[in-house]
Amino acid sequence: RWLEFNFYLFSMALRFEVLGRFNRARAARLTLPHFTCQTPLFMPVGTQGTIKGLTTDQLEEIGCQIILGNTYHLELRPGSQLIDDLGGLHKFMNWKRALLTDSGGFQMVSLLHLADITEEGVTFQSPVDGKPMLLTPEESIHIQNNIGADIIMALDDVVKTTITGPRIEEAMYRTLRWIDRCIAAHKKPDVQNLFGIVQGGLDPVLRDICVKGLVERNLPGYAIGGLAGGEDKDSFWRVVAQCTAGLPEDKPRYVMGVGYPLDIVVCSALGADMYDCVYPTRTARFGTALVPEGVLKLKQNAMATDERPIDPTCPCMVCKNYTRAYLHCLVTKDAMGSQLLSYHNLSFMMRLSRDLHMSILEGRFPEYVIIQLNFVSFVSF
Ligand code: PRF
Ligand code: ZN
Repeated sequence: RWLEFNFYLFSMALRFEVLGRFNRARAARLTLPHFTCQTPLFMPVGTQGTIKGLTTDQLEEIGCQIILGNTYHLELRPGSQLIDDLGGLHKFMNWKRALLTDSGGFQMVSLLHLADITEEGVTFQSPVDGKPMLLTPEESIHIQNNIGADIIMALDDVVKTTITGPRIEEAMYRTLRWIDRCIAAHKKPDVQNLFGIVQGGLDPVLRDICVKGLVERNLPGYAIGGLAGGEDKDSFWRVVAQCTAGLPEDKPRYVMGVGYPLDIVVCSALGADMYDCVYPTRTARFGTALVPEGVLKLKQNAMATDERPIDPTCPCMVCKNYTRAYLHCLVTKDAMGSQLLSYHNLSFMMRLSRDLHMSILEGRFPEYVIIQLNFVSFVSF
């Protein structure tokens, strides 16, 4: 028992304490090496070691707790060896709170149409010199050990949920085989948490096999992958509900690539804890602001003379200081336009995370959800 307990202590670099529940929804405290977070939790995506247009001080100011980096992008530039030599990504980008890196395979497959998956790993043409390159589970973990994030992701075989047939099954079993190679390659389990990723498309039998296989490996946390790729909402929520039901109560559950505010509310009701998506910052760069009623398109002519803030109920720095008319003028003309909109949109997502956490803790989660669902155009496409 004692040995087992010690093994448990030293093989996980996190603590997950559920502080409150409402049916399947949980409000928890997630203690990571660099920061103690509250869940449900939205994580902004910073591809190149930055959230485009925001400083790390601003990210702290709006209550951001974890940010995402991508193994694939960071390895291309500036390279994980250099990041390691300079003291790790936290120090390199001056971010003191938690970091998570994705394994890179998904980015290569979704960005480079030339990527090809074999049992060995993901092969692709280098965008730098066109040479063929191979990202194996071992190499992905090695790079992520160099980068030094609090949470690192297993290399998985991701296929679109809209595909059917034997490829889905092959990808799920390969993801299970690769997790063992990831576990064996992981050199820093005392300071970095390796999360496994559930695959299996929309097939409940395959998802079940994958959930059970990963749970057997007793990982510090689990992600639900392969979703938000064009499937209908009903299928998406069904898979999340099935996976959360099969995953351990005392470990964090992360739905990858999600998402829209409505999806986060629904997935949290289904027992998920963590989310990431480029949507709030990407849509900001196209001039769209997130507001409780849905979205506000600042490029529209009607904004040109509108003296109100983006959202009069939002306490963020942008809503305190700038009018829609001013933002209309900047949007797509000056980098400051995207920066201010990204600041507001991420503030909105952080406030949503905090509201979910507090409403679960305070026993008023259903009321909160109903208010959110009443905003008719609450972004859901
Ligand atoms: N796997 C990995 N990263 C991801 C996903 C996945 O399935 C998704 C979901 N489509 C987003 N990011 N490794
Ligand atoms: Zn605001």
